[in-house]
Amino acid sequence: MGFNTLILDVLEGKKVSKKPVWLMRQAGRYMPEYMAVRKKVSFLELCKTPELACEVTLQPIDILGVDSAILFSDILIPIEPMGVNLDFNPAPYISNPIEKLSDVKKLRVIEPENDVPFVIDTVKLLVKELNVPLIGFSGAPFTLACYMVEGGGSKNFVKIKTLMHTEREAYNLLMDKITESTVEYLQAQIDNGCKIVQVFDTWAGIVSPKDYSELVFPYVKKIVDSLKGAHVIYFAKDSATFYSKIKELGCAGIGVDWKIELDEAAKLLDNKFVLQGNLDPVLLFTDKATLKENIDLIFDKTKNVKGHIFNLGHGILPETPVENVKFLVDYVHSKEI
Ligand code: 1CP
Repeated sequence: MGFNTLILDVLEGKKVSKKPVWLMRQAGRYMPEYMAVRKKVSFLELCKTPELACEVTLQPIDILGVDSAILFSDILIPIEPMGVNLDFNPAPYISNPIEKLSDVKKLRVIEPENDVPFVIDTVKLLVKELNVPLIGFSGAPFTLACYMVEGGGSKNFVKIKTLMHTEREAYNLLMDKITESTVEYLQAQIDNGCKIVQVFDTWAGIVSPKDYSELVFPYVKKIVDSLKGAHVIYFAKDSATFYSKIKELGCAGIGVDWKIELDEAAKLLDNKFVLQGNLDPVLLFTDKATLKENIDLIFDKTKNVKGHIFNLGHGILPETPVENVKFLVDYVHSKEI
């Protein structure tokens, strides 16, 4: 079989006869094959061992037949060499969260070849093996700052929002350092063979439109403007109310969650982008008839959008039945467009 360019074709505006499909978090805990590898090593060891990271990246390509691979890693991997102590249990945990300007001043901007060589090696191994494009990824600066300041996940994000508003110098310097690190990190993935990179802004939706425009968005724009040699997809969860700002980005694709219809998203974004999404991942716990109905609806809503990559509106959840995930991929591929 030759190299599958379907997803690149869509990102490059070429006409295609079927939709490309991949799924956020397509490797992971819903898959017995992943659990078998994971039983032997911790999550961080898995991310830092290129042969194993390569193996779990390939699992969904072989098992599901998706049109793209996504590097197996985590958005938090580059923050460890910046200077925070990172662990997973399985949720992320940071024992020395950022509290004040002096903490931010101690953080380093990463040099990917020296600081995360295992990521570069995994990318190199994968591009040799794959017959589909490899998606590299990072967290967006604000989402990474949330983890670094909160010390892990959070419900109300009190610490990051307070820092943002009362310690502006510390906030700006933190965002600058993460942005610089992220540009280096993504460009290294691109230079080693990723033709697409996705920037995950999972927590963008927790701020007001004004704060998003002034304090979150400019750093994303800087990343998009700096990268060379790959298509960039920006996925910001709960961000439909920010689309009048997001449409200023010069990237190829926008990931959309299930809180807005894709035709409506295209309208708010001036139909400038290839859209990616947006099936509610919980629908994968239902049945084939429900899945079909909701997949058909997404095909309907994307008839007139600039381009569309089928995906979920957020990552696959643990315990999702693999049979339904396979059904989704096969059904999307079976439909002519
Ligand atoms: O126990 C385990 O095996 C660890 C579970 C796990 C896995 C499989 C974590 C911990 N991360 C991952 C892999 C991962 N994370 C990928 C791999 C590639 C793939 O898609 O197949 C990717 C792209 C991510 C990205 C990621 N990590 C995001 C952004 C996307 C999203 O889902 O919003 C975020 C927010 C994280 C942080 C993180 N890492 C792990 C967990 C459980 C979390 C979320 C914690 C939280 O809700 O705050």
